[in-house]
Amino acid sequence: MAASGSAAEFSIVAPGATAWQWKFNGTNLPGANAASYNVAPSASPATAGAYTCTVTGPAGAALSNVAVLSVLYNFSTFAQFHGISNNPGADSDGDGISNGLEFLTGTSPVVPSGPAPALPVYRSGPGSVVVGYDLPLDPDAAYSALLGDLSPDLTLWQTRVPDSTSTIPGGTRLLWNVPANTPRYFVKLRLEP
Ligand SMILES: [Ca+2]
Repeated sequence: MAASGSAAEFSIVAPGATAWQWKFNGTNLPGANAASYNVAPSASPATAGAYTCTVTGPAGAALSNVAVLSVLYNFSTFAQFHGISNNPGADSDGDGISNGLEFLTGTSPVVPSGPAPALPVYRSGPGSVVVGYDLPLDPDAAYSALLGDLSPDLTLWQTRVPDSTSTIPGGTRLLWNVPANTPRYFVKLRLEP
């Protein structure tokens, strides 16, 4: 795991080796023919992926195990990388999924991938009512907070921290407790970069 913009280096130890060829996601990296490889130009969303090395020695050529470079990046880096405005609420490719949600779930904000993912929504009750989402969060997405804008009528909105956040297989579950006597509740995710 590397922070976006930082240096990342892989190296391989193979006594007697005479040639090396590093590959990124299965494709040869031009000029990457030494025992170590510095990720060029630096760790970024573009260089996150699987690295391997074909090592040639007296006994022939062998492919190394896969090393995965995982790059932690924030919304501003994501926006810069894709050439979009630094506004999580915008929808640059017009597919109905905000740039913020594309960032959180690891999809491209410039290649339409709609329709919007159907996020499982929780609503329990009556009595104790809980609303919320299951989000398939990209583990490389770094942010300061995920909040909810909640409204009973699409007019009055209140920004609230989730009452419960838990890890579920493949993502995160965010839940808010809401008054039991309301017939419906609307929740908008708010990304604080
Ligand atoms: Ca979009």
